[in-house]
Amino acid sequence: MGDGDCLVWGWREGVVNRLRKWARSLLCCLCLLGFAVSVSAAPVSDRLFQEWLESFYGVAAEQGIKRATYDRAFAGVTAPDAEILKKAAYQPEFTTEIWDYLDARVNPRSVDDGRIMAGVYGKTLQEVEARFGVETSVLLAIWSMETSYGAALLRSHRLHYVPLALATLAYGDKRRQKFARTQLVATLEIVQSGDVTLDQLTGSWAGAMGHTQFIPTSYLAYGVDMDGDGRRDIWNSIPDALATAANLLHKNKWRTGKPWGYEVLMPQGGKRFKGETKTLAQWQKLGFSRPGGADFSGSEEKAELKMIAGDKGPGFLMLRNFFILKRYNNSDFYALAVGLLSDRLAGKKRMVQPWPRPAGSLSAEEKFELQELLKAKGFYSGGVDGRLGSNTKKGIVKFQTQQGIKPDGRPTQELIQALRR
Ligand SMILES: [Ca+2]
Repeated sequence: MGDGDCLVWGWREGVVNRLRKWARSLLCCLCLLGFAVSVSAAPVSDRLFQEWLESFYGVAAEQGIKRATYDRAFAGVTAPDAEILKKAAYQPEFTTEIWDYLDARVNPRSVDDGRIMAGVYGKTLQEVEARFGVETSVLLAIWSMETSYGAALLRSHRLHYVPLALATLAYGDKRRQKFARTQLVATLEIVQSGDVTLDQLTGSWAGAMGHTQFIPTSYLAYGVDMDGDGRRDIWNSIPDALATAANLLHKNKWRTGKPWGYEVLMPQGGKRFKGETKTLAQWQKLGFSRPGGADFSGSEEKAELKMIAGDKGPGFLMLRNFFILKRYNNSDFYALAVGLLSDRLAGKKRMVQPWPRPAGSLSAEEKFELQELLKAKGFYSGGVDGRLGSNTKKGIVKFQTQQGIKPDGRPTQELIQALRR
């Protein structure tokens, strides 16, 4: 998620206030959504797309989709969604470094909000933990990563009518055609099941749906009706969404009460073992240890040495649960962020070794401060979320231009010092 399209709330605003707004905005968003969906389904008609849609019914019918379901799902849909194709074609300008990725996701706000949600949904979280054996802190971390505890679902421009989004990708995006066809059929199965009404069948441009961002096939495989109303509603029911996430981990053999892995201090030359798997006892024998001298629990457990920021960064010994988190999203960055955030929410110690940030770069807290300062001085009007995207960059350039500094848009220590003056 970038900046500029953030929520209306500010960083310093009371968190309780934010929660109240959250509930209010959710209501107004749900009203707006019905409107947005009907508007986006009525662009200029496209005959080739309509022919494709008609021919795709054959594929859907083979999977048991009834004609009435199909017609209902695509009522009023006459053309692909150009915005979806634009989003699908987007290539990020820069690769994200792990420290920037973590700053935007494991920060004082995600920790504070998680603690509030732990209070508000304490009973639900405990029930889900008891049923699926996935710790409350892990579920909260996933919810935060996926939609900032539901806040991202309020950004209506990020929500798309899933049948149209996937039909658009299946029709017009060569790279994702196979994925989109499979997901589209799964979406139609969801429509046919009656778990969700069409106006609520929204998701990301690539079809990730609800509070815990499940793609349709995963929803069908893992969806849970935790609140017992007869529908698996990951869009509106927090119990259903959290239980569905827990069920995914549970079915992939999540190990209750076990850590995801450990940050480790490495012995001289330890990086030559990068990518190797050994028991914790063997690692310990080689001189690997935990910061602060804490013990590894379960010395016979196997762990892989990962150096996520390369040879200059800290090492981690990753246990089974780390790889199970990757079943949710197959990315080391993702699984590490969930692990670190869940540790913070569980009151465990923070990472101690620094990331190899380039000289002069900003910490997570300073990134929030930078956006606040730019905003206060009128150079930036987006959200304060610690994610320095193109809108923040534009704000920096405006400030630099006004100050007669070289307008390179770079968020540095020098820049933040100039802004503080
Ligand atoms: Ca339900």
